[in-house]
Amino acid sequence: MIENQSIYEKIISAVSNKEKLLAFLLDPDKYSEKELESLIKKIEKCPPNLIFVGGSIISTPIDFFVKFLKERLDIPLILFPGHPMHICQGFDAILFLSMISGRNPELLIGNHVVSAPIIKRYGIETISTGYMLIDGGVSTSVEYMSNTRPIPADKTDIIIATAMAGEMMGNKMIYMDAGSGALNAISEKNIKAVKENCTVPLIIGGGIKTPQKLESAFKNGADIVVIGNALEKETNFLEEFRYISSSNSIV
Ligand code: 1GP
Repeated sequence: MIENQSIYEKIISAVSNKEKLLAFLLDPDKYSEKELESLIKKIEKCPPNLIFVGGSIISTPIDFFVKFLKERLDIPLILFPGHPMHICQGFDAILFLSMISGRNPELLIGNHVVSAPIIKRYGIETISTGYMLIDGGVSTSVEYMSNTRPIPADKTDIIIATAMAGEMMGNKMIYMDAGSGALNAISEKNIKAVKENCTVPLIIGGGIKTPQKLESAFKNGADIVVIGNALEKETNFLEEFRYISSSNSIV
């Protein structure tokens, strides 16, 4: 690892070394102040390579949450924004998302215009990311809040073309998400198809609840897999998740 590399450069070098990266998605609203210490213990027991912070609606102070994590963990903290209001100081990077699966102009350019001056002032690294919501068998918060429809999971040709367009537009990563709490995670077929047709790092998330699903996502081409809901369960499988992903810290 080279010092002074940006978070994106670190991701790229990990991916070119064929490392598989695990990201935990933390929603600040899901943890009271009292629960934060036990969250840290859980993360320390099974440290991911990256931490995404995000949620469709966040009502607790994000800056406090980020500062708390930053003081205790040496893991890149990346904002996965549900809204421009979620931008605050302290993040190492922000996924500068374009919701390319939808046709909502606010999520393709409007929010970006509003956010750009604030992000610049805070000096946060932006990683332009083509975000694709794929139907996961249940209506999700992101579907409702974004006012967009997910791409049907059996329309692999549309999924491939959307990912290709996202890369051609200059996005530096593609995030294929079935949405938090999806019944069906992104299928092996769709992961493989997008991986074969895009060269940028591929993030997969939504409905990954077992080490088997995680392993299958990695095997079929995911470079980064995001685990959200499964983290909140009191189970012992987190260490298995960790075992499957790269054990190298990319910090
Ligand atoms: C949602 O990809 C993330 O945007 C994580 O989903 O909460 O279902 O793990 P889960």
